[in-house]
Amino acid sequence: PHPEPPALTGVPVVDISATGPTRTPIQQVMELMRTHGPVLVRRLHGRDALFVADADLIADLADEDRFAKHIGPALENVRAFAADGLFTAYNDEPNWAKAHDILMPAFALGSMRAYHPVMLKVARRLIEAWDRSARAGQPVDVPGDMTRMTLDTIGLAGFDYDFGSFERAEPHPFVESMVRCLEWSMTRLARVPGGDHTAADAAFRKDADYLAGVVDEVIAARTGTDQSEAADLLGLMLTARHPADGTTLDTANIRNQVITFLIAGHETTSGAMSFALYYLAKHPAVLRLVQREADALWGDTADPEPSYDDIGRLTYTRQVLNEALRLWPTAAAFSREAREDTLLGGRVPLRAGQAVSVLVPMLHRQPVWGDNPGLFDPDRFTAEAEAARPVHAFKPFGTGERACIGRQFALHEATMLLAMLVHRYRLHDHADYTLDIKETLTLKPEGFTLTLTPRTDADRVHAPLPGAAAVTASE
Ligand code: FDE
Repeated sequence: PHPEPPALTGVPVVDISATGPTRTPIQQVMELMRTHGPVLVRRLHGRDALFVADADLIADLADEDRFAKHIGPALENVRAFAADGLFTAYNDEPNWAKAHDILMPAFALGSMRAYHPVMLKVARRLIEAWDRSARAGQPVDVPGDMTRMTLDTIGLAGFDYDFGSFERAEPHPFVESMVRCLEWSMTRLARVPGGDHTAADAAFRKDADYLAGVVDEVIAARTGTDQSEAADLLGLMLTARHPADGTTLDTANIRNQVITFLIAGHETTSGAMSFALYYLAKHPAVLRLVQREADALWGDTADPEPSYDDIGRLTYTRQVLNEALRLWPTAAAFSREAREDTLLGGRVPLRAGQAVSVLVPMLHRQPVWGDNPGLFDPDRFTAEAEAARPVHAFKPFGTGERACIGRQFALHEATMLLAMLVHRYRLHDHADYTLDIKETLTLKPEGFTLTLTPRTDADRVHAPLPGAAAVTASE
């Protein structure tokens, strides 16, 4: 007996119960939208989920007076190990506003100055590892190494904890547990009613307990010692008092925030850098332009010392990253709910509390992006092009007050690393890689490897940068 579907006049209902959501549920809904259009109901074993990618509807969903973040089934599952951390907290859970107010200043653009040295240090670990591979003529595992780099960065910048990922052949056990927890969250969505999942649930519990244990050790090592000099997020969480009521975050909540930052801060950012490198490897003309930008800053210096201010000057590199995030936003879906009964976009009736999932990769392929939205073209992100586009057409970081707090952090880290890599290496798509996107709640290019050769002075562009606007990928 199926519950009545919502009365959504004119919205196609697509039943996927025969196949289930597959191992790539995001790409599955993308395909459904290619057939049925950018607004549809996906039905699975009688449960309905409304997905939208239409630019006008998403602009409407950005109206914070009428809509708010929705904690859907996927995030409910993540709550099993991140609880009331920022990402998974309910809007009205007091710890959300409290942690948000305390942590916001730590993520403002100016704070990146404090994280810059750590980001640079970890970027150099990656470069050392890639130099070794280049000398040995061995391919590098791009998503694997990007994940090592983002994990070490958030570990050190956030909690002064060194995962030492480049000294390990296999991922740190913490990461393996975390990835399994995320996989459990995703596969749990596909469960057929009535199945027995005790073994999977017990394995999940074990992983979740291990995560909590590691984090509790990190916290314990820091409590009781003077944190007034600690410049990281954990130091801030242990000491900062809320401006309104003067209280600090409680220990259980701090644990949830640490787990949250480790989850949110590393897979998403590493995926974004991996996709950017994928597109650079496939688009030599764009690669040359990024190299030219890095060369203009760092010239023939073999080991440049990128300054904090340099990163703001890497505007074309940043465009490349944005364009990679347009085609493959690594946090590919987020959910909103209606605060009151309403008509979404004046046409789709929604009840109070009813969820709508935004399918970001398809929003990023809507007609506002022109006739050829599948084409990689960083010129879509020149200042002029951005100014000419509706503001809500690009949503890789979500929307409103629950939008990504780590955005500047991720962009600073990724822009610096990309520029350093293209300055140092020629990238070779030795395996003629075909994009194969793995989903573990986030997206990443599975099995993507490159071979590298060092660039020499002769490879470098010894010309000043022309005005960025004059540089186009089609040149
Ligand atoms: C958040 C976020 C979001 C939203 C979601 C929803 O709405 O649900 C999104 C979409 C995102 N995020 C995205 C992204 C991308 C990238 C690359 C990133 N992201 C990165 C990062 C880093 C870090 C550290 C982070 N990130 C973090 C975070 C957090 C904490 C959050 C939650 C917020 C609130 O408050 O809610 C987010 N992120 Fe991100």
